[in-house]
Parts: sequence; structure tokens; C-alpha cells
Amino acid sequence: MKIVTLAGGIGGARFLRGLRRARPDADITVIGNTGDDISLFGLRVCPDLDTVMYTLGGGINEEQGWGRAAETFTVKEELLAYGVGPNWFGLGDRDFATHIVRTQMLEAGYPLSAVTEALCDRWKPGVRLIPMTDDQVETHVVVDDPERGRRAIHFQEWWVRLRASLPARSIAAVGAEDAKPAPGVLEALEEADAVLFPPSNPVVSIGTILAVPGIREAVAAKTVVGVSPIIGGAPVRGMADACLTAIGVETSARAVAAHYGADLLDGWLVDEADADVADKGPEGIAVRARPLLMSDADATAAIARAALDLAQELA
Ligand code: GDP
Ligand code: FO1
Ligand code: CA
Repeated sequence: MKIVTLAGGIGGARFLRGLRRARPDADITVIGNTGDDISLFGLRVCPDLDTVMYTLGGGINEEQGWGRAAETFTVKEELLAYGVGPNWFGLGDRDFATHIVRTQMLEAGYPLSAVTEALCDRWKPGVRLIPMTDDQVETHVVVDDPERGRRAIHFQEWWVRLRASLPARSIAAVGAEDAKPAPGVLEALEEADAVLFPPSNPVVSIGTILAVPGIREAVAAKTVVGVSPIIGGAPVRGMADACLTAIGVETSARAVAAHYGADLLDGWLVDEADADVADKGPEGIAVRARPLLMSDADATAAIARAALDLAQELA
């Protein structure tokens, strides 16, 4: 069976671990979000691609959900001693090596998709991980800065430096409209038996991937089942509520399904806390209520299995 998933960082990566466990025989292609990518200290950092790669490859810091296990911060401290920042973004020593290899390859002319494949040669994630595009797309957030007025800042500055303390007035995937899907993205979608949306952020993870011209149409042509990242009116973690508010969507499992729309989504898994959505969900979308907390490997595999079962039922 050929499965394609779109994925952000933590929510995507953890779901994929469950999917791999539920269907070890499946051929899984992951289209990763690159809108969170940022250049720091002259290095290209791809947080969502790395979160998927480290999580599936066994190198992730499990408690944090991003970055490397057993990490140290000597390079960051040495940079700070030179007065070189930013120091609000925690790049660890082990993680630095990934960004050095990536940047070296990019500067030698390799596209990000080839670089990602090379990095995955080490981590062996058990899935094919492809960035949504080889072109540069960066998510920017418009805020009302009390000192500098209305301005757009990088998504990482909004989330990591400001901890989303300033409301997002709008969110833009800068460069997306001119981006092309990376090699293999449309081919994988074309060949897919099912497309799954993990419980990734609907705006800055899944929404950004869908903003690359051609991807939305290729996804919509398939049987698509999504897993709600919103449980009982709140995200399990992260800033999805602030992102949804910025685009005028209520933070609820029902509103997120309606936002994707019946032209894109065939099936939607909600948590048992949102079982009412299963009774009177958005028209044209089959809704099932299941426990959706990815609390351990078995619970996560059960979610993946439920998503595949629904996809099979709707195919
Ligand atoms: P990020 O890029 O690291 O922010 O990760 P993603 O975009 O892939 O996923 C973020 C989303 O995962 C958040 O909106 C969370 O609500 C959701 N999430 C995290 N853990 C769980 C969980 O155990 N169950 C569900 N249903 N959603 C989760
Ligand atoms: N998130 C933080 O909240 N603080 C950090 O210092 C931080 C550093 C970091 C370094 C590498 C990486 O791959 C991810 C990192 N993240 C950090 C997570 C990441 O920036 C965000 O959680 C995601 O981009 C949100 O989707
Ligand atoms: Ca992300």
C-alpha cells in the first residue's frame, strides 16, 4: 500500500511513528513543511524536516519534541561570548552538524530534496521524506509591535522569541505562490492509495504545504483522511489556536474540518471529547470519534490504523 502524508514537526512526526508501527509493510512518503525554515549563523535550519527525521530515526529529544537527544550547547555559548546571536533560538552542538552538512550541500548546488535524502541516509527514518518544495518559502507573521508598529516577522521569531505574546494579525507563506513542488511530490501523490493529514498545525504546517501550487489539487484528487490536532476546543500543544484565529477560523475540531473543506477532505478523525462532531459534522466529510492523544506507541498506532481504516472505507 502506498501512503502519502503531509507533515509539520512534532504532531506530524509522532503520528508517522504510529503509522510506521501500524503498517510496517506500507510504502510511506512524507511531504514535509519547509515554511518554518530559517537561516541563522549562515546556516539553513529546517525544523520540521529535522523533527520528522530525528523522531523516526531515533535521535529526537523526546520530552522537548524537537532537537537532538543528549544535546549540549557549547557552540551556542561560544558564539554568545563573541556577542553573536540570536540567542533566543536554541541550536545545540549535535544539531549544528546537521545544519552545517545541509548548508554545505546547498551551497554546492544540491537542491534541498537531495540534501534531505542525503541526511536521511544516516537516520534511516523508514519513510521517504521530501520537502514540499526546493524553492525558498518562509512563513511570516504580521504583528502590532508596541515599539515598531505593524510589521511582519519570521514565524520562528513570533513563536520562539515572542512565544506568540503578540497576536498574529495575519500569516503569509512568503514565496509559496512562485514555488514548485519538489521532485517526487506530485508523482507520490499521483500513485498514492490514500493521503493522510496527521494532527499537524492546519495553518502553518498543512496550510503551508497546500499553498505550493499544484499540491492542493493533487491531494484533492485522492481519498484524504485527517486527524484533528484540536481536542476539546484547544490544541494539544503549540500555537494552532493563535494561527487559526489569525485566519478567522474557530479553534474546534469541526471548524478545522470545515476549513479544509469537503473538496479536500473525505474523512476526519476527532477525539472522543468531540464526539458531537461525528453526529453533525461538516457536510460531505465522514467523521469518526476515537481517542486521539498520542500518549504512547500503541495509542498512536491505533490512531494511524483508524485513519487508514476510514480511508479504505471511503476509497
Ligand atoms: P510543529 O511543526 O512542531 O508545530 O508540529 P505539527 O504542525 O506537526 O503539529 C502541531 C500540532 O500537533 C498541534 O496543533 C497539536 O495540537 C498537535 N498535537 C500534538 N500532540 C498531539 C496529540 O497527542 N494528539 C493530537 N490529536 N494532536 C496533537
Ligand atoms: N523551539 C523553541 O521553542 N525554542 C527553541 O529554541 C527551538 C530551537 C530549535 C532548533 C532546531 C529545531 O529543529 C527546532 C527548534 N525549535 C525550537 C522548534 C521549532 O522552532 C518550532 O517548534 C517549530 O518550528 C514549530 O513548528
Ligand atoms: Ca512547524
